[in-house]
Amino acid sequence: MLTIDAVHLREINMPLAFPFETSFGLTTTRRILLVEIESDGLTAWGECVAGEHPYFTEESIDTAWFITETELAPRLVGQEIAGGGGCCEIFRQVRGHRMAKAALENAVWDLEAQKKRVPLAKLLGGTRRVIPCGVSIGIQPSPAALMEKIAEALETGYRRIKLKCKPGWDSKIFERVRARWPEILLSCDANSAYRIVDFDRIAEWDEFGLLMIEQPLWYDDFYFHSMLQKRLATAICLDESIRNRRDALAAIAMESCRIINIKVGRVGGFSEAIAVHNAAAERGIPVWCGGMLETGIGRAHNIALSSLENFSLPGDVSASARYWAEDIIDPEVTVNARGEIEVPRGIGCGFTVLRDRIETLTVRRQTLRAAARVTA
Ligand code: OSB
Ligand code: MG
Repeated sequence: MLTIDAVHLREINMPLAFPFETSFGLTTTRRILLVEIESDGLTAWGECVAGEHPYFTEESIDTAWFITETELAPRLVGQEIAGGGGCCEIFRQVRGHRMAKAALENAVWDLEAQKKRVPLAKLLGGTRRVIPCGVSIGIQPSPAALMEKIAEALETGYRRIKLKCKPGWDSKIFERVRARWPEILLSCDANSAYRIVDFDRIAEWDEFGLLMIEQPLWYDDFYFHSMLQKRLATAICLDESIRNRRDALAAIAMESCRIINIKVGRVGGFSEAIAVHNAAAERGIPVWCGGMLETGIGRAHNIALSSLENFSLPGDVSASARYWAEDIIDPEVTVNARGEIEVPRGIGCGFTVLRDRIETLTVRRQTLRAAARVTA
């Protein structure tokens, strides 16, 4: 059993090495909530992937901080818990706030792996020794700038290029990219930028031979995605719409998608991510691991998750250097010439968290202990 002695929350501020633009906005600096859990002299970290604003899902770093401080961490401290799989039940009374829950749950899984002296990937049921990697390329200031970014990623070895798109940055762009690279695995991600009036235009994208079109319609929709999927040869991939295993079952049954992007934060932690993975595997639906511009802590957890068998498509788990001048783990995450990341074999997440570096980036902190609450 693990006794949860303390939960530490901190906010760090980290500038991205390159600004990232999606259909919902531009990110240049990340404000990130990290949690650190202490148990019997062991310590493990979790990263909350909520952004600064509630533009991707309903959560933001500030809602996550509030719910973690006032609801989730108080339920966890002082508990005796068998492992990460026990967190769902402890948090059950709190509805939603899945990214906040995931940060804590994932840290408990990490603690469990440390206690059992096994790699986190193995504890989660992973079998892959390396994971295939893709990149997500944001909307660029010009088509020429985009072409340069793609060329760079392909030279590095990345196996799939995903282009962020929105009305005005779509078919013309796909056409240019396909003219230069007719054969590469290419996909797009609209982050819900399209509506029913766009169906005819989206149907024309079949000519670009995209691997998938990610979340073209509303963030909470299955029905209209199913209507759109009927009109497309290209697979729809759902991201935002899939919050849990039941959503995956509904989307698959309704044929709203043929591929699922799993983000461990979006579904509330490793337990639910594994449940979505299994539900998709049993129905012949491939999955891949999405990214949320994570630091090394979240990235290490994504690598462990990606080692499960049905993560068969290249994910958005990329090298640290694509995001940060200097990461907060050691070694930083690197991608080999075949576009793969090696799954660490060491105990726990397999990386060392750079506490001193985190200290210099910290702008806010809070500690919750079993007996009394202390503000450092
Ligand atoms: O929809 O996949 C998305 C980043 C922030 C929010 C949403 C998304 C993304 C990405 C970036 O596509 C993936 C990454 O490289 O971390
Ligand atoms: Mg997406």
